[in-house]
Amino acid sequence: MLLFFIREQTVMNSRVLRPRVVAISVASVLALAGCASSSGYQMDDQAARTGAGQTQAMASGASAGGQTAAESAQGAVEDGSAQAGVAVASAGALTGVAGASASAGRFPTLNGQKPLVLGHRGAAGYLPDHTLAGYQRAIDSGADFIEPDLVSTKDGVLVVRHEPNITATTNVKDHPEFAKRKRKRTVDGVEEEGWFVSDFTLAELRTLRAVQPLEERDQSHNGKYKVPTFEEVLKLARDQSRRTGRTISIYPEIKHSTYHRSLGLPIEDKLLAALARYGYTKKDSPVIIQSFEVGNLKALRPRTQVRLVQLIDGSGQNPDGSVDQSLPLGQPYDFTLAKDSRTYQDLLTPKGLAEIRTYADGIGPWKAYIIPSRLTIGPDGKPVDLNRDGLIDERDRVALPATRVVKDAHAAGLFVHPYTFRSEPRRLLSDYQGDPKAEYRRFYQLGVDGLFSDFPDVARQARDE
Ligand SMILES: [Ca+2]
Repeated sequence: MLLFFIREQTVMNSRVLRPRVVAISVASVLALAGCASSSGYQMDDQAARTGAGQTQAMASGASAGGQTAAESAQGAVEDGSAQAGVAVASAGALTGVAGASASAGRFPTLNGQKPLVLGHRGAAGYLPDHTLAGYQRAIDSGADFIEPDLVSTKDGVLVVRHEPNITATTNVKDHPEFAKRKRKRTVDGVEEEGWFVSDFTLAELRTLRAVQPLEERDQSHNGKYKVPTFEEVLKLARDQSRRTGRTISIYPEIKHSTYHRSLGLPIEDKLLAALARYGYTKKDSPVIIQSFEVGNLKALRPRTQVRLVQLIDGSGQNPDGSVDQSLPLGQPYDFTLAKDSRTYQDLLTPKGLAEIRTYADGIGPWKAYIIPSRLTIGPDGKPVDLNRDGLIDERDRVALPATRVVKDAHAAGLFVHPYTFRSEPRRLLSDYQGDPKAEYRRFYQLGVDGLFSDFPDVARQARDE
């Protein structure tokens, strides 16, 4: 029974992005269950959100969430700005252009274009998160965007990792010379133990190699790849755009903005400077900046024309399908510090969306906010194991009708890029019967403007076939 709840918690946890959250939930559950929590767990909030599903697997922090870039053809219009959407819609109405209207019919996106495939952390379903090889794999499989998550080294260099804690995503524990660097740090109110990027110089970090944090995924690439710098990712996207003739866009996430600022290692200025070196300063530049916090996005708005995305998190999904708004993931961390009581759910009301539109171009919600799902609770008060495999996971959930989030966001002029889509059967609702394309089709039909996928090849096939 405890096991059920642990697994449930894991699966339900929302998003991709933040490993910590999961860790907390898992830790709590483990504590309740009388299990010792392993250090590994704490690092993975993403894993949790990602739906690592298994208690043991959760530790590593691998959530996926990719972002893709738009195809070159879609280019500037892709951003889904209200103006672009209107322009496209008008053109279609006036001319009866097959492209726009047919596409709009099949994909009711904000701008009438095909939804974007966003390679989550590269192609996290196949290769370790945030490696140049993983980004290349996403590009080769047709992703429109690649998604680097940004954290800072001790010497102030932006590198790409899903979380500041690198215990689960690198082989640092196998480097005895760094044994004494293991420590406890509090990230967004949650204490974690392990090795943290901000305690390593870039040169030191480069001696480590990436590993696959989810134990059920391919471990054969562990130890091969270095931790890339953000600069290397920018260069890869530019070079691959030239090589392929497509626009390979990037979707950098500012990880834990307040945390990095508290360390004296703020990310925002360096991000803007790096983008400027590549000429990425305009609304139609091949870049979208994302963050779970709000204040940093508001501060960025007057400083850049680049598209901004407000990420929307949650602490898990309740049996009735509602998203758990409890801390730490139920509201932006800067709200928590400011004692602002608004939750992420509050940000998805028409009023909340109107405010987001004052500083952002789109939202990146956990997908459970768009298509919720419910568990059936049996007479004994426990979730019913629908497929009778002895586990409670996504396969035991049934989809509920879509919420108004996509419609309301579009009405506010915001595009919608939910996360994270994964192919493993246990991460798919019972409705999809183990077919990840069925899930993609459902979301595409609702009009999402793009989606973050660990398996960008599958996301693309489902869109284009
Ligand atoms: Ca089951």
